Amino acid sequence: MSKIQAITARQILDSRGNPTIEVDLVLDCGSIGRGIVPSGASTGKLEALELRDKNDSIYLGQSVYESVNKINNDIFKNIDKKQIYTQESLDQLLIKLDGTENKSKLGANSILGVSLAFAWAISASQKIPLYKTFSANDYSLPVPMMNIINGGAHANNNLDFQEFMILPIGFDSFSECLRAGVEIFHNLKSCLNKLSMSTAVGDEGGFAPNIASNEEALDIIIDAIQSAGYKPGKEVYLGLDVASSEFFNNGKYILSNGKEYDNHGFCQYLGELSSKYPIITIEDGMSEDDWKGWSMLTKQLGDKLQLVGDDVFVTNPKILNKGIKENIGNAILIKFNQIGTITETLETINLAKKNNYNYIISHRSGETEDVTIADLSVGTASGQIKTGSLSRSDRTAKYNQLLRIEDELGQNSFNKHNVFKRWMK
Ligand code: 2PG
Ligand code: MG
Repeated sequence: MSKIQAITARQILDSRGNPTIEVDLVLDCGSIGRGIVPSGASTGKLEALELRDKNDSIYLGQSVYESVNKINNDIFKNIDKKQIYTQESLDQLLIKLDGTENKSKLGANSILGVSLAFAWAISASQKIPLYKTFSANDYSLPVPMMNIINGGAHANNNLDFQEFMILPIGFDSFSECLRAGVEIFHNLKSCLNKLSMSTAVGDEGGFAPNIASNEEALDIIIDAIQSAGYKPGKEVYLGLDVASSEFFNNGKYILSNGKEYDNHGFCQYLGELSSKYPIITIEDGMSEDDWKGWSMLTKQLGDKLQLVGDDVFVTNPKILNKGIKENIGNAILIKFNQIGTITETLETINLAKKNNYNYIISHRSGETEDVTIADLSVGTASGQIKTGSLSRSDRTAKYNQLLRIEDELGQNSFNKHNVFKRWMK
């Protein structure tokens, strides 16, 4: 255990070419930790606040110099250089210094940068891999949810749904899953080429062609799975992030083909899609503003597939608690920048665990080379990770870190708790 000697923040760039915060934290034993903060595009309304300078003449308003200053001055000044901090006591200090409900004074991005850097510094000083700092010994390599077709706020095509994912569940190790995912990704490229569709990629490295309908996107993915030699619905399942808050307006789900649904109709539509295709998980099927719709969806589909709350829960333990009481969904997406500290993230995960909700460790659409989420998914035995497609270093960095961890833990540490068991036919 060591004291904090120095904290240095700087502005760097994320995968979209937007400024973000990097923090280096040095302990008095000489160990250094570095954390880099991700950023979302389709953000939930109740997420902790990401502060940006909003000076239109610099980086189009996106710079984070003020937040960097807050870390280097306000936060560092308040660190007791004689105290030995734990992750929890440091995070509690940051929460207290901020003092607001949504971290709007210091900014969730400043707070998270320090929290992440400290986690890595502790792992270095204890000379153990980061994933081992999150739990005593329940480690599990996750099933990757690979977002191979990008739409919604992550691409400038006409797809309403944000993410069309494959989940290679029917394999015995993470590396076999990864191999299947990569082979399907490259086959998908050939399928799109044959259809004369674009193979340019979106924010998360998945293809972003103009496809006429959600059904057609799913059909093309099924083709790609088969042409790669795998069995849809046996070895490889499908997943969606509908991100429906993005097209929910005045009580209606409005698609770009002109179709409009009320929550009952949209539930039916998602139900039809999931009976026609081997879909095992749907995220944000209903809007964050439509808890009634969420409850309807959970009643209708909750025993058939995983229903993941992202915008609706925003990794917030209080909101998740309300959701659990009201039977909203059966899983939660975990993004640490939605809440702001590692400690609160772990609190939300523990709450999900206790209530038999699945939890999925997730990237943001704006990412960096930071690989903390890979370790977090193994260390909390989440069984699932959502970290984009099989291209672009900001996405593959996390897969590569999981391969390194697999080398250490061995292949039989994969999906130990089979988190999909209840929905597999
Ligand atoms: C999501 C995320 C990550 P964003 O909606 O689940 O895929 O997107 O970071 O833009 O919120
Ligand atoms: Mg989402």
